[in-house]
Amino acid sequence: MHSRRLASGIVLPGTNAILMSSYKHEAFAFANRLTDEQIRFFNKHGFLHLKNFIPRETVNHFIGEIDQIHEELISNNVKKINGIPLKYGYASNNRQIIQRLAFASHYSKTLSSFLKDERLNALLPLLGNYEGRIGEDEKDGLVVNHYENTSQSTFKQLGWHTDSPRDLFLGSRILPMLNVGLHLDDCPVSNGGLRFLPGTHKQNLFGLFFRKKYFVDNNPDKHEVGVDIEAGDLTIHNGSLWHRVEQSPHSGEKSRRRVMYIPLITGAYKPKHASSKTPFYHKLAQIKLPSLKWRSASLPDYSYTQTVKS
Ligand SMILES: O=C(O)CCC(=O)C(=O)O
Repeated sequence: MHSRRLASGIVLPGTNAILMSSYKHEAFAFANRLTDEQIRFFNKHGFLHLKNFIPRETVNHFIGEIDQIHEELISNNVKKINGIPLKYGYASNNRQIIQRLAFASHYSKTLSSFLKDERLNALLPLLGNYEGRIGEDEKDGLVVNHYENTSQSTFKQLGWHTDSPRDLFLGSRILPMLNVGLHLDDCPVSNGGLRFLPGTHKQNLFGLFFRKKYFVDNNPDKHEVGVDIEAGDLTIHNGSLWHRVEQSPHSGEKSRRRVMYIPLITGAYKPKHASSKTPFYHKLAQIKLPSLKWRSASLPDYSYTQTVKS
């Protein structure tokens, strides 16, 4: 099918706009460097799943650090870090928590030294020819998301989006970036969690902006893929890949999902500081973008079977 030009001049891509590829989920073991097969998989689908990147004891240690950061920030009534708003809410035991925490490594030596781990640097080749770095002090820094279904939760799901347009709001052109998620809870697909549309990182600008309504669309897509995650696993997604977080069907502790996101970025070094402005994209969730119906035929069907490759 060919592209179609609307009266407005906008070109609606046809079926060839997205590389036709079938997705069969594979989770990989990671030693100290990426294999050619892992790089190929990531380039093709925009997503990579590495099993047991850190052991359970380290997961528990990180959770302890995060709890301490919450206590410190809550007792000091901190609302923003480097211009990035913190999302406050309550966990199932009525404990006040921060459900989206930015620049977490600025409050923990343990988390900060983890960001300097050589094994994280070894993921930079996924940026291709670009010279990459770990954005500890840039964008939103190390982000910790805490989803939980409670009556006073402010974070139960996250609507469809890509991460790339944020660059525009930060006054730069869109540059390649990777979001590396370190998962701190087991989260099988049946408990909600990350969903993504494989291959969409290769779309044109129209697809990047209008495939779905940013953040307000929480509807499942027949082409989406979910992944069985265990605490300690790492996922890496291309910043231009469409993804969302599905709400858990459970409530309370059973619905809890904590994940740390590490930005791998390129381009000019732009550190944030205490007087940095709040970027506009943090208000996007409240804004309704125009609805354009997307022909679902533009994505192939994907199958999900989990095999672990070393
Ligand atoms: O929590 C997740 O797994 C995804 C988070 C995400 O997409 C975001 O913070 O932009």
